Amino acid sequence: MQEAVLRKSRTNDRDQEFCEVVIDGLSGAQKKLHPKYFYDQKGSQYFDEICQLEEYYPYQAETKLLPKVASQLAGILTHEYAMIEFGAGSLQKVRPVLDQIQGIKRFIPIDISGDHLRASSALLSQEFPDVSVDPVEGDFSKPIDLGEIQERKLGFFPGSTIGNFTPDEATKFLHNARQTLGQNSYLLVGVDTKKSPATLHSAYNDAAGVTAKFNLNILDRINQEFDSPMSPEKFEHYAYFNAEKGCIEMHLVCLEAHTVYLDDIRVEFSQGESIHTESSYKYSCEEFGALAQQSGWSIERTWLADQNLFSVYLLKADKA
Ligand code: AVI
Repeated sequence: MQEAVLRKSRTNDRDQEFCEVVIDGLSGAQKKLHPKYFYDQKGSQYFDEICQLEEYYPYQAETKLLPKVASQLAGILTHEYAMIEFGAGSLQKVRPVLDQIQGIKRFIPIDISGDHLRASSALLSQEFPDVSVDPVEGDFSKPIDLGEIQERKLGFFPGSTIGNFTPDEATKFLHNARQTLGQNSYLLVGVDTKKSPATLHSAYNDAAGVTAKFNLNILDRINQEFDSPMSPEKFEHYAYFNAEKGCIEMHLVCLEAHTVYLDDIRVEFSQGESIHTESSYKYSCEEFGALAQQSGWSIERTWLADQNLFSVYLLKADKA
């Protein structure tokens, strides 16, 4: 009886959606886990560490480009705006934009990692006392009700997080964002560009092994939600550029055959098979322009970082 009660409370405590997605993802022919599950407290910290790595050029390139983008935006965005950041994380990128664009009266960062988001939002509020900062914990890949917003809307989606969607998902996201942001809105989006596979390879296989820890952390998360079924030491980080698809693929490769039980579901791992944990798509200007156009947006401005390492686009909502 006591055991039954304990079991029930554990079931109630746990993230049921995550558990179902994990069971589903590890039951298919190609095992997979969704990259949004990287970002628990520890995963978000690993990601912040990745952004400080020499090899991880997207963060450095975009961070260097954004002050220039923001100063030019000030001449385009002359109304009052509510700015909505999708997948906000540590809120580093928004600072130059808030510095330059006086018309931003409200800032609504949306992120799945609630504690991390609230801590970052509190710091930002102190720095920008004239902007009302209203964080929303949620999954930005699904429609979210943001309530009544009077001002025009400026969406912000930096960091090439759009690259973690497949092109079809990216089109759907852009389409939903067009619905959420409405008439007269803009969307400022950071997109990683196509470049040499060697540069891409070192960005996702850093010498210090931080990306490997970030990737393997998803197994710790499974262990927290189930009864520790996974053995992270039986997996290895593997990332490569899939030229046909135009993306980096990240996997966890199984080093020795073993069996795992997720509740009463038996999952067999054979040596050398992998769990696909992330895709990170890279787009040329033409490719990204086509995605935007299919989703109700027109490109208003394009900015490219040094050596075309990264791109930032200002998209303008097409009339409905
Ligand atoms: C968040 N996202 C854009 C990162 C990327 O580059 O795809 C996540 C990441 N994965 C490994 N390193 C960084």
